[in-house]
Amino acid sequence: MRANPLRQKIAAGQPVINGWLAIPSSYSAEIIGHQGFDAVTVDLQHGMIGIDAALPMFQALSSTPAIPLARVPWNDPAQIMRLLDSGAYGIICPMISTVDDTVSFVSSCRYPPHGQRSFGPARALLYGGADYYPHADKEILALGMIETQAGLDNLEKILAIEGLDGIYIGPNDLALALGSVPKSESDDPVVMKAIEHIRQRAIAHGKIAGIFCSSGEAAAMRIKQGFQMVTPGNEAALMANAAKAAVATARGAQASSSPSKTGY
Ligand code: 3PY
Ligand code: MG
Repeated sequence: MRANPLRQKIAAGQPVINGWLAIPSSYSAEIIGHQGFDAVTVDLQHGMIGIDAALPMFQALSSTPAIPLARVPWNDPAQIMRLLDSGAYGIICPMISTVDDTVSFVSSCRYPPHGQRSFGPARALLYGGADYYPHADKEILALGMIETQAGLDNLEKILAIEGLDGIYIGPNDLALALGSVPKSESDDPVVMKAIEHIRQRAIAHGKIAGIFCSSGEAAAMRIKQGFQMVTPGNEAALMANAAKAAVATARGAQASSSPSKTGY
């Protein structure tokens, strides 16, 4: 099976830079996949992407060095298994709040006896290789998003679940859950403290500590804080910001520093 180098990269102390796709386009996926990202996530939760659009995006990512990941719209075994069958090498699952959520999520990503993933790897065989089945459980990453009050309350129990490879903080939802405004890089001390707490506990449990960020600068800041997997904004925001700056430059004006309306 084609190896998934993300775990080893993190174990070697190198951060994983994870691109994020919100636009339902194989061309966008192909472009982003060629920009030096270690992994690229096809976002079926807040991205405008359904399962039928995701397949050609995975095919496009196959022509690039980036490892294909998917964020599912919800902790739904059917969606998780279909995306794995489409060739995703890891699943980011939103709103992991309880031990039951975690057990169900991990189980959807693993074949029996470790889980309940149904057999039928379809395109995963083409991307991963004919020997996909015996290796899939150790290559596929299961990353749960911690972004609710319950997720925070149950953090220790969630992190203790075997087979969960790591967490990916959703800073917008986490801020909302903590009574603050949704913002990827919140300066609310309560949110900042929660983010640092989640990071520290994930590392203490030997799990990957990941977080969504709104820009390259924010991602660099999170790496400095000790995060191992970061997203420097989604492609829609990167495109909008670059377009806005180009228009301003063409008009001979200074680009406004206000973020585009496309990102979060
Ligand atoms: C959040 O910030 O809540 C996210 O899920 C990022 O995509
Ligand atoms: Mg979220």
